[in-house]
Amino acid sequence: MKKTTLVTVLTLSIIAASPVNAESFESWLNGAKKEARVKGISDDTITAALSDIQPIKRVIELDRKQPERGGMTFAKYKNRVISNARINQGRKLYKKHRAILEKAAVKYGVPAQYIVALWGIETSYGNNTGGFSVIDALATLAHEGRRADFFRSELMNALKIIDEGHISAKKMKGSWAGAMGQNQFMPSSFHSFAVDGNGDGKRDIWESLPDVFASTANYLGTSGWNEEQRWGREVKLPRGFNHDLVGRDKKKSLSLWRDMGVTMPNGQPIPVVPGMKGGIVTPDGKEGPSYLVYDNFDVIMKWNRSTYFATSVGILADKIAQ
Ligand SMILES: [Ca+2]
Repeated sequence: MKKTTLVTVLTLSIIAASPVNAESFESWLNGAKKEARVKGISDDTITAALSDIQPIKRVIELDRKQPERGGMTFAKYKNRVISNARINQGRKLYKKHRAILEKAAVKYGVPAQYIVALWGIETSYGNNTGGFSVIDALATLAHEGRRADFFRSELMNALKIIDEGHISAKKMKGSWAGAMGQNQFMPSSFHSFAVDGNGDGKRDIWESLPDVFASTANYLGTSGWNEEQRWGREVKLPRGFNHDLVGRDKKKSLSLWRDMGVTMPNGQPIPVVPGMKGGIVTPDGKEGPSYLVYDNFDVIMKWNRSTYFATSVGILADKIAQ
């Protein structure tokens, strides 16, 4: 009995470690086409998008390399993501596109500098949107099997975007994992949050900046952004601070943090808004910088569940608006 269990465990662990789908890609693709048809995707779209696709080896390699940030410190990440060049370019683009940015900012209640910061960090302001065919990449990952259900569902969502006429299958480019366009929305996020900023009837997050900015702002606005508040700020913790109190979910009133000796980095008192709360995050632990983060920080974390990411978006937004 024991032996059988051990064999079962070994077999399962082999399957988990090498999730290669025994089914051929062709046969899998036929099944995917059938499902698309059942979901109401037109034959024209199915033909245009799924006729000549091949699995991409590189996508599988990249998927197996995850997580890419293994062991990287926040200090290193921050230097890479918020370079001086990126700050300067962000300021320039903020001025250049001020009118479209402000339109989105006012409509969705999200200050423009956050829209620009996300744009900068996601794709270097549209310069690095990922050169993969989204359909091919999603089909590869859905066939390969590690997170097959998730990627298959994203593939169906991607087909629906093409079917609705927002973009052609050929032009639908994105990251190896299917994050699309200048703000790197997954197809499901596209359906939930992408909007038509320039009123041409298409939601084009690949080429149209009004659409990119409005979609980003709509994502944050819909996710609970509070335009009366910032994302957070860097602070200095008092000597002997109890680090058990660290955590974005351990929110206390700003006046309480002030009374506990939390100050601005230069020792000045932190601004206190009655009724407003914040939590302390220390991405590099006790030795690194400390941040007092507000509710909007949690909204950025909905976009990407990484403290490094959310903190960097906030810092870059501040620098762009300076
Ligand atoms: Ca549009």
